[in-house]
Amino acid sequence: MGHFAAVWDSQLALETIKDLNGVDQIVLRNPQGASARVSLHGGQVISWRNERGEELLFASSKSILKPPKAMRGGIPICFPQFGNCDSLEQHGFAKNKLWAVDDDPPPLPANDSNGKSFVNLLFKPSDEDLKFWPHNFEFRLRVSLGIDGNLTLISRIRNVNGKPFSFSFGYHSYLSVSDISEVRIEGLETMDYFDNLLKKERFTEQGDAITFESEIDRVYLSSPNCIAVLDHERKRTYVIRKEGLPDVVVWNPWEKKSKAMSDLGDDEYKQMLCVDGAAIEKPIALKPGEEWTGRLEIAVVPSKFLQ
Ligand code: TA6
Repeated sequence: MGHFAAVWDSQLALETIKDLNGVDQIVLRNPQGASARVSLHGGQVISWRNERGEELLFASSKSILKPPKAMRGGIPICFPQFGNCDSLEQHGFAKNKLWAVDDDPPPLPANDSNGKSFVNLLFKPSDEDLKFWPHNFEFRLRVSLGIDGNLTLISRIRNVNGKPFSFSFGYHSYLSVSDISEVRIEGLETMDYFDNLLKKERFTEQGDAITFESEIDRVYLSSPNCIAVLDHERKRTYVIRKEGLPDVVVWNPWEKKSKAMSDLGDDEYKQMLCVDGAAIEKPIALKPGEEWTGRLEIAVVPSKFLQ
């Protein structure tokens, strides 16, 4: 590995291509053949494949691939709010805007770079954006692919405003699953959550893993920083590790809502599950000059390791 890694051509590690709308996408590769693709539209990870080329993130076959609409799938970056609020579109505007490659980012710890193929992106609000959300910020996102094929997203949001502001945030992660009825989540047992299907009423999760028989739209609060999503049929487990993201959104629209969504196939709800590292219940408050970091790492391991 050492020798192989040493001759690994860094040009192969990172390539820029254009999508159908002429928007740049950055392709990250690792020596084993795993890859990830990040669109400058929204800083959205739109694909993550393992070394066998298997797609690990869901992407709707009905996606409207036309800016400003974000592709339905991948990992949309939800900022400055997750969910609805009066003055902004659902899940904020960052996911619908054009980002730029950040050529000179403030340094990150070495272990966030060593051996990884990564891209640094930067999003700053336009004058138009500031009309809707009058708080100036710099949003730096690093997306990286490790030698182990793990996908890591690190968001650094700095208040460059003259006054404090608060925001909520979510990595809206569409996981690709074999069949939603074959999937369970471990790590959220006994956690409190609010239920978006029941006017955000609060409940406490029971003691077993979460399984799926109908629409689910919940925000689990102050959750553990390691969650496992087990796909029994594929014998595949997504291990989600997070920092700075106390909450976990679990969402599947199920049949009725899928049929009502123009950019989701009627039956595609069976192949997806959103498990989002988020900061929702307690918005992040930043004073001028302060910076928040939200980090998400997703690994896919054979389920035998997690009986
Ligand atoms: O809780 C997740 C959620 O807010 C659901 O209520 C549903 O609206 C979903 O996000 C839609 O997300 P989208 O990918 O369409 O932006």
